Amino acid sequence: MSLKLYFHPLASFCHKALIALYENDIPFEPIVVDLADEASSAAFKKVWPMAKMPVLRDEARDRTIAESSTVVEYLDAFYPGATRFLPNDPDRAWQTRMWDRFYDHYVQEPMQKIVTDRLRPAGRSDGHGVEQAKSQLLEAYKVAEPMIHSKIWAMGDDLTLADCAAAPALFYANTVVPFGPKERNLSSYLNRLTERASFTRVLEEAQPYFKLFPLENKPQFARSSTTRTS
Ligand SMILES: N[C@@H](CCC(=O)N[C@@H](CS)C(=O)NCC(=O)O)C(=O)O
Repeated sequence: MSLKLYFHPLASFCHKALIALYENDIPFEPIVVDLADEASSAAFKKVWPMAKMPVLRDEARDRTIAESSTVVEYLDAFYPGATRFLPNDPDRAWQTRMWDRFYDHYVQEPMQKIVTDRLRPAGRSDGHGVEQAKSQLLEAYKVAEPMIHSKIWAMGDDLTLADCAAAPALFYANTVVPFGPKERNLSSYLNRLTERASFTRVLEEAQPYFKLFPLENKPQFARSSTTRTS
């Protein structure tokens, strides 16, 4: 098989790449990376020495593609399907990239900071950093809430790269710092994302691993009867 995806089913940045692959039914060989396992970690570092997932390997084109947003752009360019992740219009394309960066930097990263703090050795936790991350998440919710008002997806009627980023970011962020009554648009947007068939599949595959989530409040997912295909 030409494409191999190095990933872990629980890892939020990996979900971005999986959504793109599942949206367009692109065949790939899944390679689960377990960074806690010496052999798996060493094999992955040979592919990508930074050892951050996801990484796509395209044997047919002899390319190694790291960074989740780049993986989605690469698939859009070289393995295009019915769902296009970057609009052709340059004005919409930069906005799509901007919202992708927004969800990565201001939602995923603070969420990960809060979660990974629990994995630090005893006495080495960063309480101040965690408080800052919580404030940043709340600020990001405030910015995103009006942006999604009256839209189906982040850029309007079509699912794009920005939604690939928003889906896992908001799913896990809502577990860590739950949406309140002021985040009604975001809450509905997250429901639409979880009902999208590609993301439903990602969450179903992640479900057996949710018990490993290091906070008391574990991610919750129940398949809805209204899973969307578009
Ligand atoms: N900027 C990277 C971030 C990737 C990232 O942080 N991946 C996490 C999994 S969600 C990871 O590999 N963590 C392993 C580690 O930090 O040791 C991207 O967009 O792909």
